[in-house]
Amino acid sequence: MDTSESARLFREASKVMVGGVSSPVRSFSSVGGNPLFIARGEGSKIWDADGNRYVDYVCSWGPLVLGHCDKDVVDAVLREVRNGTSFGAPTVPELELAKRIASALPSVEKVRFVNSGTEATMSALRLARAYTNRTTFLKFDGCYHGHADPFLTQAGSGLATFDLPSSAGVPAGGTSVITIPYNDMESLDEAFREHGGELAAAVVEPVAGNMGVVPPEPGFLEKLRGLCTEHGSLLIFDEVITGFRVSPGGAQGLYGVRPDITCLGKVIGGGFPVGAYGARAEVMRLVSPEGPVYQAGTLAGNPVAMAAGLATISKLDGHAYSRLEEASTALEEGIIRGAAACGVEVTVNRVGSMVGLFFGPGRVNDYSTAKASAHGLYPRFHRKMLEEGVYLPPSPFETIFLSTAHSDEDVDATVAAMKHAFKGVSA
Ligand code: HOZ
Repeated sequence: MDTSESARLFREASKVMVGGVSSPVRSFSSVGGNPLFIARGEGSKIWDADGNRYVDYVCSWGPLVLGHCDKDVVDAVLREVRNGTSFGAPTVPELELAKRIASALPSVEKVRFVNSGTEATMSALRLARAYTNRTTFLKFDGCYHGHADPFLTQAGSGLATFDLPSSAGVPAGGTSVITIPYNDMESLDEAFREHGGELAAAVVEPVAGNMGVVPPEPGFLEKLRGLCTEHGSLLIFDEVITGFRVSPGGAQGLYGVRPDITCLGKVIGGGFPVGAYGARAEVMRLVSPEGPVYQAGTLAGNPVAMAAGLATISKLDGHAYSRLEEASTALEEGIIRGAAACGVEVTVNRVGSMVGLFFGPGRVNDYSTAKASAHGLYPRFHRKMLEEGVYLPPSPFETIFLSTAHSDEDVDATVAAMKHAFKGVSA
């Protein structure tokens, strides 16, 4: 496979961009080789700068639930762009998207749009602190809530990929955070027993998607909800990945657990930069200009992003979710079959169109089991899959995403490619 043009571009980029990329996990440094420069996408496929074609399972790290260049999304965006790209003033598309979000998520009566998931989570934490008049918060090992200071200890995504326990530049002990293992009921009890009265909030990915995919064990979210209520702490669901992806009502709809504050991003922007946080009106009324919690943004609620998000979620009907489920089940089963046929032990965790592939035997239900998986095999597997025309996330701690554009043929071809790649890994 010739990737010389990507390699040339990466050399050039490395001179003027940190690590040659705009976000660390894109660098391929955990899987080896140079990152591919992507020239275009259509449906389930992407093409790199050398003209190689891949079935894409990154889907822009989650937002592209309809695949690349969905016609209705593109049309909506072009229509909106012709009206002007940004006004820094209220527009109809943001009103429409806010109404759609509030009707899809019973826990959300009012919403505030921001420009990224990071902004959503950091603002949600500020709001919870103001509401409770407390500072400390609880989070879970391996969950990733963007890169605001308070969240950068024992976090997933890039910190897991590069094995960083925390980020430099974050004042030690300055953030009042308690971090406990995901899915661990005893630690939950203990954390609330010891600190319940001080906790402004517990923040959690209701399906963890940044240490690979780790679903909540039965009762985990329910218990967390109960403890938050009992101790007067707010429960923040980071649904930046799961919102509108795992069900029309996100993970809260899927598991029937209602958070106090919900953070959104990715799918609601249809491939444009977007984030949002929302809650019942009684909580949101603390946000400026209704209340004293300050938070603002020049491009917040950008009409083009709102139009893309609206067009995207408008297409997510029952048929779309069934199609996602069908294709994702076929991929899951194909991975398991292919690995077994090659004598490679794998664990596959899946919630809807979020798929997590872990090498090695045994359950993966938290950060320590995710890190203990044989992720050293992933770089070779990743490289082989690229050679077979399949683009997987360039880190074993990220999610494999499917879209409604992934056809049966795509999945069959991927499963066939995986058989070769598993053989290569086991050799
Ligand atoms: N936080 C994203 C993955 N969970 C990374 C996004 C990117 O590198 O583009």
